[in-house]
Amino acid sequence: MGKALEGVRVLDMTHVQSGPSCTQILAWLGADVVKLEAPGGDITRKQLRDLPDVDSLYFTMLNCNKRSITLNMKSEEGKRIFTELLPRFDVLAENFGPGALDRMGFGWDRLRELNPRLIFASIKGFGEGPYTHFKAYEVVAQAMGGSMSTTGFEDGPPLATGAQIGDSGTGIHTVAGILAALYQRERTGRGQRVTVAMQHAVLNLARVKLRDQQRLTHGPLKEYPNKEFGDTVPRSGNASGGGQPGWAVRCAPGGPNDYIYVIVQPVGWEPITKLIGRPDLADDPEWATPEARLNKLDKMFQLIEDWSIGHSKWEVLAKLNASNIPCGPILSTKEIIEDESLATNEMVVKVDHPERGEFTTVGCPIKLSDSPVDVERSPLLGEHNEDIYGSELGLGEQLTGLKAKGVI
Ligand code: CAO
Repeated sequence: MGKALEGVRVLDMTHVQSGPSCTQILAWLGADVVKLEAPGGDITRKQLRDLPDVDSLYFTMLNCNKRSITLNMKSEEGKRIFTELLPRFDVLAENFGPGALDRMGFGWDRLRELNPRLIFASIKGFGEGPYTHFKAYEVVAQAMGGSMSTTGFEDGPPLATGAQIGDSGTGIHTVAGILAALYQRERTGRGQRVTVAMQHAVLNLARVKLRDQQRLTHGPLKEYPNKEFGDTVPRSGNASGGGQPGWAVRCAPGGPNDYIYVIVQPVGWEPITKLIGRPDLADDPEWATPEARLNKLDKMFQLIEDWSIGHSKWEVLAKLNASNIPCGPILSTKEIIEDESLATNEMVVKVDHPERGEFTTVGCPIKLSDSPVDVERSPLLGEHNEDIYGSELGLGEQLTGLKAKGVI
């Protein structure tokens, strides 16, 4: 079966996480993604290694289905080869520190001169302004995009979230930008520049907190468990803070992930009162309506926890869902990697690698009925030099010399 992005070629100059997470999705959707690395390789090949001398899981889990070539962009010969390569690609993606590509001699003006149909996608930490020239990592973006100040408990410090919303979150936004630019190019014939700042992507994901910042000017946020409000949205622990209240309640046997997140919709209250052995609260005017419960959400979730603590999170999941009550047990990473339904959905996938053997990775969350994803291993460093430089550019006989000179 064909793939959605068949025929689209991506020259992938991304490194670490944000950029590679974007180009990996493009590869899964069927693009030919050629990762161009400095002769020393993406730094993550060697970071957080679990096995000596083989590409780390950090690298192998973010670079599946790609090919790898090496090229020293600081050498004159490397720059010349790059100018030959570029017109063969539809997309150039990069997430270097600010100005790095310009310093190599390939700013946007030069790139579009070389390839007017090029989609040039850049991820940076920040947009235009005082931070433009600053480097950024995941938690820097979480800090400056509204996530950290709103995550955690009121009496504790700001917290980073484990989900990589700054890196992989930005990667996904960039995928959307590239696809839109490719679509527009169908009509205009022109390429364009796609830029996504990590701070902006996190802010987009923290949108509801900006909603609450404005609501705050009209009084306390009643859906939050906090008793006092200043002039900024406070950290509200595990409260949903949204239209339907939610909280993580403890379950048996009381381990660190023995919790279940429960949401109490208006229709859910009556069945919950039965489950927790308090049917009297279903019609009690002090408890019967969402408005009546709003000023005692902590007490409401305590009542639910008094019941849930006597059951495992799996039992609670079954009982609540039998009454159509939305909930989610807190799954540990071990539980996720062993979860049969995630494996069946090809979200936890095993891949064979020539140097490290079999490893587990996270599959593609975007499912297209006409473009199935086959997760394939990440490439070894420079594994496809011969294919690209030899077969495509006709440099086969020069490869040994180029390698000896450190160009590839
Ligand atoms: N050949 C030769 N040199 C190369 C090369 C190649 N193929 N590819 C990269 N380089 C060089 C660049 O030219 C640059 O050198 P100069 O600074 O001398 O111009 C250098 O390698 C890369 O610089 P960098 O700033 O990208 O790398 P860093 O490790 O210092 O910083 C990071 C890393 C992530 C902070 C920075 O890249 C960044 O801010 N990126 C944008 C935001 C981002 O994506 N962050 C996600 C991080 S994932 O958690």
